[in-house]
Amino acid sequence: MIKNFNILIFIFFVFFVFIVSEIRSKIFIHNYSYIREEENHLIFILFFTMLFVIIPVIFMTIYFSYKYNENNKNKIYNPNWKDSYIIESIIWILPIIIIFFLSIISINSTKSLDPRKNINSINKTIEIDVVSLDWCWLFIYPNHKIATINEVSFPINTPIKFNLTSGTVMNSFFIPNLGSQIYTMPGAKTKLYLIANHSGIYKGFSSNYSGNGFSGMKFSVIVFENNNKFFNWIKDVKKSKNSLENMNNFYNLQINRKNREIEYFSNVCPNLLNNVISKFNCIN
Ligand SMILES: [Cu+2]
Repeated sequence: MIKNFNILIFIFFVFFVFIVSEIRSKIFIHNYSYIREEENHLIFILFFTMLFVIIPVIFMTIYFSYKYNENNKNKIYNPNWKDSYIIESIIWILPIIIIFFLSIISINSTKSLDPRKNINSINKTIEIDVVSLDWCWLFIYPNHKIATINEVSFPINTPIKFNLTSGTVMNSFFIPNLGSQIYTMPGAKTKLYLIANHSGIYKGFSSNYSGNGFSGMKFSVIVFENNNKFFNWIKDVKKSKNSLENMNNFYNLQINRKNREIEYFSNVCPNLLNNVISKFNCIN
């Protein structure tokens, strides 16, 4: 029996090390933004706080199944045992403390990581409008009157304010390396602030299944190391012959196409996002 018990402990230990290293490599290593870093801290604290409950429970499950096993010759037979104030106190007080601690952390971080909260920075915030379509992402830069499909770019260390809506069904806008995810909904506008602290090309996608073609609904996020490169990119987009000046152009975009390539639009109606939102409004 002792031998089996040791094997169980060993398996549990290997499993635990595997889980911790997976979580480290999948979640904690890639901090490309302030929001992501804060979220990582939060996940880390929550994870280790919950281990205070989970590890004793797993240990006790294994230990009790050994201790009270029929084959255990040293077992104590104690039929008149009723209760223990010490055990009762531990199993009630510890979770209460943990829940209290987790609540305070959750309330504070929910406030500080609110997607609608502006990010303080010496650089001026850039506004980007986002429309999710079947099955691609339309990005509009209202101040530059340009738009792109499946590619969004901005400079490093610059807060980005995304105004999001959907031209079709509900989707979810998510750039995992940069942090928060937010829903896009037809007829409604949601806001999301993000900032990138490292330049590079990241992946973005919808994390909300929205139909056949959804798997191609991915976009690339280019974070430029300076403003000049960003303005050169805008000039590149301006060279495009395509434009999105009216709603008819927009409706043409919506003709279902799967696995779309990156497209640029040099001239865009700056009020396009609001027009898309109001097309779902019953008053119109
Ligand atoms: Cu860093």
